[in-house]
Amino acid sequence: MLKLHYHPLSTYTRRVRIALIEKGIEHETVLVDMARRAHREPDYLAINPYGRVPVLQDDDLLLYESNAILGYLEARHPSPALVPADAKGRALVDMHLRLSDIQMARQTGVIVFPKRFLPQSKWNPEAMAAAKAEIEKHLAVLEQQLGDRRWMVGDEYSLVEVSYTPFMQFLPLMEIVAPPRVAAWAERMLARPSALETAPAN
Ligand SMILES: N[C@@H](CCC(=O)N[C@@H](CS)C(=O)NCC(=O)O)C(=O)O
Repeated sequence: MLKLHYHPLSTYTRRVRIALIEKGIEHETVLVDMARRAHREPDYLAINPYGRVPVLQDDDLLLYESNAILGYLEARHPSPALVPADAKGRALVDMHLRLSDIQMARQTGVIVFPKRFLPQSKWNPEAMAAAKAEIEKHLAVLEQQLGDRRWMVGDEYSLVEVSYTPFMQFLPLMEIVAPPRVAAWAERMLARPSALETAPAN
């Protein structure tokens, strides 16, 4: 059976948990005790040499990039589909998955990690302000790309929303006001049962 190595507060793991719920995939979970630095222990580094969660284990396969894991789940469990059937739609999903990492996830971490887990004396306000400006610029691009659609690609909820959901959750914590279409899009994805069930405690 599929095994997910995770931590409940992990934003990247949440992408995978959402996909597993949306697709109704049976799996086991293994809690990685990050507070006790279990992710830095040799046993865990043998699973993921970068010492991060999530890791999806399927027999001898070890996958440790969340968007790559989403792609694997889609390939192994194509129904219900979370990517469009046509080549153009698939290419757009692929592009947005990359952009969600490059333009959103990395910058969110710069702001949200200190705010959630560090005392204010350890924050880096300049880096946090720069990350916030980058996210705002990205959201303005997404506002254009969304147009009048409910979901980013085609007519259906897809892996794009799975990938963005954990990061959109933190817009209020980052004190970012999304432009109107993006704000409504975020509200739609965050209202899904898969998002509610996986919402972090802080
Ligand atoms: N690019 C990775 C990022 C994973 C990641 O940074 N996970 C965080 C938790 S949300 C982590 O394990 N951090 C521990 C560390 O970097 O030491 C992915 O998409 O899976």
